[in-house]
Amino acid sequence: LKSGHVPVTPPATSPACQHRLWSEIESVVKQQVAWARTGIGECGVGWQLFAEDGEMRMYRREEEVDGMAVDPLKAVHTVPGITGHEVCHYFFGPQYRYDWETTLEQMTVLETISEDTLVFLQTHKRIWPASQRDVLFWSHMRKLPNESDRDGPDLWTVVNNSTHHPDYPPNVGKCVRIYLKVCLLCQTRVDPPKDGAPLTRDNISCKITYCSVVNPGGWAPASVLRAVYKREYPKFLKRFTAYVVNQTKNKPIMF
Ligand code: 16C
Repeated sequence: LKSGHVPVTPPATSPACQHRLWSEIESVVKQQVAWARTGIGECGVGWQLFAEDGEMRMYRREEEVDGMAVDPLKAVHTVPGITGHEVCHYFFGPQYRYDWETTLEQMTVLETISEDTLVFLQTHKRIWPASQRDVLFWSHMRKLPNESDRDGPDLWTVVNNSTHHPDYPPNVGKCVRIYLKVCLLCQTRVDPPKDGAPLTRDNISCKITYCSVVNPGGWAPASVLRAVYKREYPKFLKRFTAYVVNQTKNKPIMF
């Protein structure tokens, strides 16, 4: 060191836009949000309703790659009392994941790209007789401006997308790596009280769209996979949204 030079500790996180994954994150987020915004009847693809409970509807399309089911899923739900920012906050935050993700065995944050962009490695519970699965993905949370109502609440999204990490190659240990693309898109609706009274949780609701495509990575019978999807997706969306309602009920509203 030259005299007078003080060693500079690099920042804990670098700006996400300088990261090697950034151009991929930008393009996948744009594409996934556009796809999530496309209505069920809109693009001529035949969605089949496979689960319904109150306001929740889940649709899938049967698709196979090399005999393996990779059915795209699209779910819509409306939940009173919570905002889109809150839903995305609890879906994204690693500190909450064990609370609501019932198929999770272990979660590690491999990299903090920025406060809204993380790389996760997760192992999930084994379904007998198939091999156990793991998944390595970046996760990005973002606020999207409300284009239809500039004074209305913003939209929020979390996009998860499989990626690689040199220290964690796929299929070396006991786990088979699965590959996923997931988009959670949330829109807050506000129904202001007529008498000018302060806004409470009774005046808000959140429209949630959840889209996913999961490739199981190694062979598993389509019938087993479809049975797992049918059971696990409704369980996830009901449990996760109930968790957000419960976590936020006595907290100030986070728009
Ligand atoms: O989006 C969700 N969660 C996010 C945060 O964790 C993230 C991760 C998703 C991983 C989804 C893969 C889960 C594989 C689990 C294996 C099944 C275990 C069942 C154990 C039952 C005792 O985006 C919410 C995800 C909701 C999960 C729905 C389940 C999807 C099934 C996929 C099946 C894959 C292969 C199974 C091999 C036989």
